[in-house]
Amino acid sequence: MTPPTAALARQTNDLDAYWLPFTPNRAFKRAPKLIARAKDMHYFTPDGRAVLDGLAGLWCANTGHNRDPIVAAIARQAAELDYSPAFHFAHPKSFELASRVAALAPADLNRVFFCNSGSEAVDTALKIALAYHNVRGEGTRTRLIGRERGYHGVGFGGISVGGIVNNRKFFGSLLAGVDHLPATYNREQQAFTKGEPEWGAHLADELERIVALHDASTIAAVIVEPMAGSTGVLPPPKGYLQRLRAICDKHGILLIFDEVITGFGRLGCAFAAERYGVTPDLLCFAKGITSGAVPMGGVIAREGLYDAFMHGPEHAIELFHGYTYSAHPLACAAGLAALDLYRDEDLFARAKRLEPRFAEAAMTLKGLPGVLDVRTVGISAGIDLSAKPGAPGERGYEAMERAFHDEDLVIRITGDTLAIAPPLIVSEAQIAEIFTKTARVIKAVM
Ligand code: PXG
Repeated sequence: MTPPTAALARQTNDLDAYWLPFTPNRAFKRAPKLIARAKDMHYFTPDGRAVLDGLAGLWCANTGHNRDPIVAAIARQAAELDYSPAFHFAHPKSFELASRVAALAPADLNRVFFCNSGSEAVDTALKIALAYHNVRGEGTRTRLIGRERGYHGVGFGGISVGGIVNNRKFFGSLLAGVDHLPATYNREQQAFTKGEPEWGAHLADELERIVALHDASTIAAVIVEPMAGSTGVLPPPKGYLQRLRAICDKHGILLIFDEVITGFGRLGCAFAAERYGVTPDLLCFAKGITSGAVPMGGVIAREGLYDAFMHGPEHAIELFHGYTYSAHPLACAAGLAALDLYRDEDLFARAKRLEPRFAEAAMTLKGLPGVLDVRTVGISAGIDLSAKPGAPGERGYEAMERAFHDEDLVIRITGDTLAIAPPLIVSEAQIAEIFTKTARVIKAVM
């Protein structure tokens, strides 16, 4: 029976059915924050209110929203080829995009495996690392090393190497054989640093301790975010990544950079690997590859690593891994259009140029009551607020709510830490606007 119109309208406007991800569902459904439309630096609510995007979607819309060339590319592609099989077949744009991504990546990082999200990129990289040692006859290398406070998505691999307690503690025993480096943050030594802190490179030496405990012959890979984003913007201490690279080389351990946030311009370069002059063996990307317009992720492997798989009978599959939607035509079309925009508008260099101005604006928050630390790197900032006694996270949550409802600004929170990372097209005036509004929000919640 067809429901009467009024009942159907009620049903389709009902908030009950949708279980929102990483969201307090009850609080959201009491006071929904709805976004109906977007253009460039702004969202628009259903009632037409313009809201400034201080987070590039969720760290992904680096070109700004609904850019005409990306919109047009997706529409053209949808009309031309909706889907072709990802296994045993391919469409031309998948090769074109892989070549473009390889050209952006440093050194011999030039073999690209596509998937659909950052979480899949991480699990793909971990699996490639394990299989790489396996096909080379070093199958005892099965351990994976992550880092405390690391975020590598929500797959079982990613939460196992990740270091965010709430993302792990509800989900059983996770992957076996995982160990963690210590986080690189120390407020006493690093508070209010612009860019990479001076203190902390020695924390990479903890890898030597882990190697001594387990023996190198059991360790497959180390995975880190060059800049830890999700946990609240922790730039790497000066020299830290170089030291990690050297220790991995010494022991035959693969180094994986999770550049899901840092890729595609966030730190003023195509990849953080370039900013820091450190080449990982595998590099995870997602988000900015399509500027968020179509889901896509991937892993870039060094050429030699790919070559290690290319033996055996030619009709035999070399890597038993992949997704129905690997290199989906719509994602490839969006990716090519996004890469064109990055190039044509020189957005990575623009981010680099704006970095000092952005950092300066962020540091104006220093000295406000309850601001414990401000960290900046590239076009991203993390701001630690003091927690309300006995109610961790409440002040952060209130700040996000006030930003949206009272200041027409989207910011991100993790606990009582605010994160700001606008699209790379952000103007200097908008940078000022973001931090003026954030200052008012902080004063309001203290
Ligand atoms: N690795 C890193 C470094 C990430 O930041 C993922 C993997 C997982 O990506 P997917 O596409 O599976 O979500 C991420 C995702 C935030 C925030 O503001 C960060 C992410 C996602 C949503 C919010 O902290 N990072």
